[in-house]
Amino acid sequence: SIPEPQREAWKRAQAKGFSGKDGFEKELVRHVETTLARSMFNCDEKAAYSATSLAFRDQLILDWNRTQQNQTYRDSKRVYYLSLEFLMGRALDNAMLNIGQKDIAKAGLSELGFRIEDIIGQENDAALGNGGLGRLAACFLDSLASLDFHAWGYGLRYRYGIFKQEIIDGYQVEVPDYWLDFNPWEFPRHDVTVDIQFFGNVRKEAKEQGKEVAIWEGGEIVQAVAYDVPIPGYNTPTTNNLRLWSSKASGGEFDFQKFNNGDYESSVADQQRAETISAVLYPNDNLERGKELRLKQQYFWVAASLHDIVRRFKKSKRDWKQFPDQVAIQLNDTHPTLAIVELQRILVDIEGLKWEEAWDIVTSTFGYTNHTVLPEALEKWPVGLVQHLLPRHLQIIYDINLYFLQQVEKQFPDDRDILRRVSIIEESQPKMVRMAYLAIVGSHKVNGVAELHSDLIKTTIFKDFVEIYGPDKFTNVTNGITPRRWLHQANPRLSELIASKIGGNDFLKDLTKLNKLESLAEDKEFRKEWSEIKYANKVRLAKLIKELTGVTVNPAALFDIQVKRIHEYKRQQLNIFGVIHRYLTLKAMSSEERKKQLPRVSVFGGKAAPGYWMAKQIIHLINAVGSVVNNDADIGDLLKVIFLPDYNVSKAEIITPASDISEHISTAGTEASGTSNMKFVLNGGLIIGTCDGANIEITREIGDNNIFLFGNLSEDVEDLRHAHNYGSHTIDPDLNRVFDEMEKGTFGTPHDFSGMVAAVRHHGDYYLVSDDFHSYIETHKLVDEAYRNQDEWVAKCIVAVARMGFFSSDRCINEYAESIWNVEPLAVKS
Ligand code: GLS
Repeated sequence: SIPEPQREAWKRAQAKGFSGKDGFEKELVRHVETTLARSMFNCDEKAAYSATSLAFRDQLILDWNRTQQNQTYRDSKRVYYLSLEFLMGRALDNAMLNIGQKDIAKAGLSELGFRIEDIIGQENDAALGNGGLGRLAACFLDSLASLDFHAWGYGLRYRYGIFKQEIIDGYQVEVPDYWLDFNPWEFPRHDVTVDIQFFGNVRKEAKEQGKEVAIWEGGEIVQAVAYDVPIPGYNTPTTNNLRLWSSKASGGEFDFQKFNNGDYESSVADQQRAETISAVLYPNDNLERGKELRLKQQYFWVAASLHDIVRRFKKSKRDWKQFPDQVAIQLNDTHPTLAIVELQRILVDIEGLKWEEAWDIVTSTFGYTNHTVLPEALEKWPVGLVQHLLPRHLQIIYDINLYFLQQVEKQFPDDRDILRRVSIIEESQPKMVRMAYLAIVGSHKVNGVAELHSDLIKTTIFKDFVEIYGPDKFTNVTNGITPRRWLHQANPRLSELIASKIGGNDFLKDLTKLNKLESLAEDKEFRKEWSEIKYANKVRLAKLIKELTGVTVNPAALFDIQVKRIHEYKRQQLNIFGVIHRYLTLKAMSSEERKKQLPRVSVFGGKAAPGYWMAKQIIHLINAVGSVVNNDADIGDLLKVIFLPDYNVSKAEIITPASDISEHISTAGTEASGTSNMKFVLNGGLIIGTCDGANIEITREIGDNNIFLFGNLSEDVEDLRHAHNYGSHTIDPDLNRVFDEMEKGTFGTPHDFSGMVAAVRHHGDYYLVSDDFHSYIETHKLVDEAYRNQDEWVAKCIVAVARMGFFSSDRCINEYAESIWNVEPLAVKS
């Protein structure tokens, strides 16, 4: 650091950031003219976006520096959130709002000739995630900073995020996402690098007093380079850090020796192989495929992160015993589980601690969040692959397992089978490492993400572990969403209306304050303003629909929306079968009768994993139904079916505020929580849903007369499935009619969708589509009826919003802080 005598000069020269509109304009023009080397004669919207972002980034980084210095100085316990996915979306709007300068930017941009919406719209989404799991991580970062927690996120800087989805002839086509072509929100830290080792061998070396150490040598080294992304809190100077690692060949760009010898191709091969590690995000949600590159990504990222965390801890010269008092690491799903093994390796092999002492430190440091009970999503790695890639880690896993099984054996001396069931190594062909079990054994707390889900993991997939550790190790933290992005930013007019009625903006930091709205539900004038805002939001979505699909929809119709990853368990097929049923019903009516029907727009959106055939069929069917229904003159505005391509965070910000009803209709017991359910209700839309995930708690909070529930309960699912397979499975007659129509070729060539039909009719209907169909259709009739009475409908929406305070990610983060991390917030001192 700078010596004392020079610090005065340093302080005089310190950057101050801009203030006011004039200050902002000056900074913007400076960036256009110097950083971007442009002028008023060639400054397009992209350049104006870049310059605006750079001006705000400068602002953020001053707070970021202060926060980091403050946190280092105070040296209090930090939280590290390890997530392979951060679905951040756009940063500029969020930064402007969180630091409270959006009005200034709006006025300044307007004076300089730009509309702020156009400028915001220039930004690429940072789409480093698949769905709810990645977006949850992003909401958590917002809350951690807004609540003044000392916290860092660690992830991977994928060169390609989730693919862009195009719809061609009704089919999903995946296109690469070039999001990094200009990204002003990251700071490359070429000085912060870590060498990461792969492959090689392990040798034991004798030490004094008969001790042995393991030496891992050989193999290859890849370099991790840090990229830092500032995370601004709302209405606080706290600006935390998200550190993303990028992979690079160690030892320079490429092999000059080979290059000089004319071997051009192989001179860059090493570099390319190294860079592949952080090149692409795996596009699966709730599905694990054992690919070597994925395991490489996981180790690369956790090893770099742990190295960083340990380096920071060692600076404080504390005793290792204090590590868990300084460090809490949260594992977002099992993807970072190798961090447990890596920390044990660092402590034992490198720092020379005894096994037991190290293991105490490790288990006190980690917490593990489970996000799914779906068997196909539970991560397992072939022992042979781990052995090849990480030979020392496999030994450590075996030792962890040995000590764990010895303990279990002592506890249950008469139960041989339990050892087989809970072993971290599955004795299959080939043998597999069960990552969830490793995560449980290596953590002090395990949590699910909604009450039902947390109960389910305790009684199904982790039942034996509850017997072993007792129930206290297992807990629930129901998910939440940040009201800053999902209300204030996505729905500015509603946020403003609420603020004007309940005495200001405080609800954005304490969402329970929304309860003051409840008394306004019967206020006619208020309801009118509320409805006008909903209508304007629907007009905004109708415009987007027109732009993206060419279809004109009527904003006065009931907007029925299902946007999320496409998955059989989420049952978009149930929804589209219901839409076909509605279409057939309308077609069978006289034109007089039709005139009495309520017009509806059914909107779908979401990506299918590229290798998931059935999910892609579902997308195809939705589009096929759309092209028939939307062009049927008998139907007109009574029904429109829309598939919005390339659903992502920034589109969600437009879609969510425009819904009247949204669909959260997973087979009971399959959706761990869901978070878009919370976003839709918070934006004044009602939901139709099953008794699953967080729907249950939403119902408890908002009241069962403000939600449309249907379908079988999770406790009945197993019996129903059993009956399908071993008894007779009668298909709902209305659904049969839908299937007959599909088979006839009403929506394409006959038998185009025979796989989807067969899944229900002949292959056991695993997702209970037929069992729930009748109750689904009947419940939609109730929705139509309720919507006809707009006064009551709007009152329901207002009451529901008033009662949504619980679902803020701030509440959620406070629960983690208290019951898992044992940390307190500490505001930045000025
Ligand atoms: C998920 C679950 O499927 C969602 O229900 C949950 O809301 C989310 C965040 O906890 O995690 N698990 C997963 O693998 N992808 C998800 O979105």
